[in-house]
Amino acid sequence: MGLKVYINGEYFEKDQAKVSVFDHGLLYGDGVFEGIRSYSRLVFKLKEHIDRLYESSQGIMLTIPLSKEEMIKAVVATLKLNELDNAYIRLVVTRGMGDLGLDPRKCKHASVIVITDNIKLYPEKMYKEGLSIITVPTPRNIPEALNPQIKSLNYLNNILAKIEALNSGYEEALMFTAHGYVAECTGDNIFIIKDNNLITPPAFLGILKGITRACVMDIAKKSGMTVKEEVITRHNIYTADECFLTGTAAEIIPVVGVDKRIIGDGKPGKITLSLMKEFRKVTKTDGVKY
Ligand code: PXG
Repeated sequence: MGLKVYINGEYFEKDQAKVSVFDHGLLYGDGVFEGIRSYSRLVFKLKEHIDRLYESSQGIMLTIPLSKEEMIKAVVATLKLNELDNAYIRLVVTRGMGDLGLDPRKCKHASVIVITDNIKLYPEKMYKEGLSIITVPTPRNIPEALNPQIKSLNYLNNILAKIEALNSGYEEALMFTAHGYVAECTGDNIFIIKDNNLITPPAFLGILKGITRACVMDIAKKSGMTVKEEVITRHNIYTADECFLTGTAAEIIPVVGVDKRIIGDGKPGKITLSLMKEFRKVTKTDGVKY
């Protein structure tokens, strides 16, 4: 039996899980999403992800036809049905079917999709040796136009940045704000460590307020570190003691090079390694059981 996908209260086989070509999620990227993980049958930070999904949808005036409790039940039921122990969970809510115009009033029923799949882990080498990334010309969306705090189905801004990195032979891109401050990577937040301070850009600059980001800041604070949300420049990155990325899929990935400049001593930093260890402990014990 193959994986089943939840669409509007029904389950479909993976190859039968389809939406209409008139869905505004497809026609206009009019919708929102979340990426969540489960570890040994514990859904990590489920409440935080659900809250962010509802905030994203509120940001685009899209009413989700389920309560938060019902959404949590749908996630848990889909995971149980698919008997997944370690899963990647993708929630998608689209404006639904409409006509070919933009008018969202034509879309009478939002579509709610819950995909649960086996998690594809990043290569172990990346965590052991660290990642080299490149800064790219495409700036992050300006928050006044489309706030990056809305996790919308419009990811072209990040995809363009990703293409620029790939074209240069790198797997990940570091994006700046339109004013030239460090923003985030295409699917991950960025942190630096300087003189024992943990520093990450503030959300108001125009980045996604990552749930892994919040968790890492929390772990660092509890361990007695000074944690700052501060504007970071290119220079701050180049001269950082340590650097790492955070995201649901990536967890914590050490960054050892940016634009062919070596960060720290070119190996994953000590503090980064200890945060990685603590983070993995939290993922093993925290979460919603299913
Ligand atoms: N910034 C952006 C732009 C993101 O899309 C993060 C930061 C990290 O946030 P969390 O809450 O996950 O710590 C994201 C999340 C993937 C994938 O498969 C990841 C995301 C989105 C889509 C796919 O790696 N990102």
